[in-house]
Amino acid sequence: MDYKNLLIKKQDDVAILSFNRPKVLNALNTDVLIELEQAIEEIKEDETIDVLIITGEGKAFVAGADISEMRDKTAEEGRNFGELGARIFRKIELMEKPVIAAVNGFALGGGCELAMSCDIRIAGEKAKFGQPEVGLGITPGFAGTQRLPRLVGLAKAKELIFTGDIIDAKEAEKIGLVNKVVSGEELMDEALKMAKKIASNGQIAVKYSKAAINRGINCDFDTANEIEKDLFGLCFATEDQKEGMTAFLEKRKPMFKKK
Ligand code: CO8
Repeated sequence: MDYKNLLIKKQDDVAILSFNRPKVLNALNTDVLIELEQAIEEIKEDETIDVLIITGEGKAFVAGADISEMRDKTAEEGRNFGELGARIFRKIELMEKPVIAAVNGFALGGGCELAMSCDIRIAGEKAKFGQPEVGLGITPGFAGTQRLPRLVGLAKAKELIFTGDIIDAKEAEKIGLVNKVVSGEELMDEALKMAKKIASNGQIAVKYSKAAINRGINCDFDTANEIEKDLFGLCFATEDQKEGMTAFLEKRKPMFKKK
């Protein structure tokens, strides 16, 4: 499908979704969010795609929700807008395919929240992160108050959210908000390299690992262990498990079933 505000490309079994409103630093308005939801649904269903990379055109990843659209919203409209973004970001977090954020520039407010809903964040050295919402008179609204403390701990999350401070990529790496920092030129190559490495593994095992982590993280340890045990057991019913272990014993590369 063609989108007005998004570009979608494919490289082998990896899809690259880029926000394409560089004039407003890829700010998220309702139209963009609706397109994003459609694109996510499309990618979820596409059996030729194993991994999704999300990035932005120009100097921003996403500089937040669109302030010009939000300014005149009523309390109810604000809530509905928050709900729309939060629902889509949760879909990204829970989709079976791994999602890598290749953060090329500003990831502020809703942009930082979007990056946090991805499984892995790789930042270009010029990337900037922050939750500047309180400076606009609002709280983070696309689950920033929930994902940031889970990623960086309570104290750092409270500091970032209460001050609205913007931090650079190195600081984001130091506090655990991003997995790694690379030069701007290397960013997409690095994201693609990681995506292809993930895609070369058994996709059912990757999918089950993601499910075990996502489901287990919100449970007590023993319940989480049960979830893992069930998914681990299910792997033994797959051809991939037989192939992966046979290939190891035969000292050759595994040929996992693609779909
Ligand atoms: N919304 C709308 N327009 C934006 C946004 C945005 N978030 N960010 C940038 N723009 C626009 C600017 O207005 C400007 O437009 P114009 O050219 O027409 O003046 C254009 O993009 C370029 O921006 P700048 O000239 O400001 O570029 P600079 O390089 O000087 O500055 C900054 C870059 C520092 C990123 C700056 O643009 C900035 O501070 N942007 C706003 C960042 C921000 O506050 N983001 C958080 C927004 S709130 C949010 O995301 C809430 C999420 C949850 C919503 C829940 C709803 C209930």
